[in-house]
Amino acid sequence: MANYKLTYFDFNGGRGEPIRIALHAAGLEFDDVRWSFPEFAEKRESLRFSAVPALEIDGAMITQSNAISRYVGKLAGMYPEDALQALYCDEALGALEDVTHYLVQTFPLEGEELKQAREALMEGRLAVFFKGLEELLVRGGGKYLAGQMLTVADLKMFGLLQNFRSGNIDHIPAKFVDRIAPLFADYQAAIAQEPQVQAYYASLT
Ligand SMILES: N[C@@H](CCC(=O)N[C@@H](CS)C(=O)NCC(=O)O)C(=O)O
Repeated sequence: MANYKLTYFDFNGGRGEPIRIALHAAGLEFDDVRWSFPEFAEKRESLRFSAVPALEIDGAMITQSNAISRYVGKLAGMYPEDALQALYCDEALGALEDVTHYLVQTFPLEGEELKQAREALMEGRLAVFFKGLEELLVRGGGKYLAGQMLTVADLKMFGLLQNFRSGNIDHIPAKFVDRIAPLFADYQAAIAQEPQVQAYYASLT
């Protein structure tokens, strides 16, 4: 079996989490390297594009979270085989990456500037994207985003919802997503109960 090493930040979430869950679902043992933020600052130049996540397969580094998720998703049976459903899955992955990107752009801001930027984001791109993502869920049949099955897009959506519906993002109320895209509350609860998701978190304890 190949040797897998995943480098990401030391928290359960973000761009690395769908990859961790899918690796576990695929039954692949992996070295779960978790860097603190100071460690990242020190070592980032060792990574292609100076960013995480990075997956090494037998020592060869691969970057870009969605590409890695698709690859591991195929190994785990969490990526649709049908070409059209795979396209639907990719559309969701891309949109979710855009949402992450919009939020990350506000990270350097502070105080009133941060508040205004986050409020503008909720009024603008976040409203557009969560509405659009809900359309993708409806298109997928209401339970999953694509392929009538749990895919890596659902894992990424789940992580994003955990973050956005937590109330822990300054100036973004926990209820924000529910106002724009009410279907995601039950969806998030259902994805949390999926056997692959449950098994992964059980493996951490
Ligand atoms: N498009 C890349 C984005 C990678 C990325 O920006 N990762 C973040 C962490 S989630 C990072 O390393 N940020 C640190 C920085 O860019 O300074 C991907 O999807 O992997």
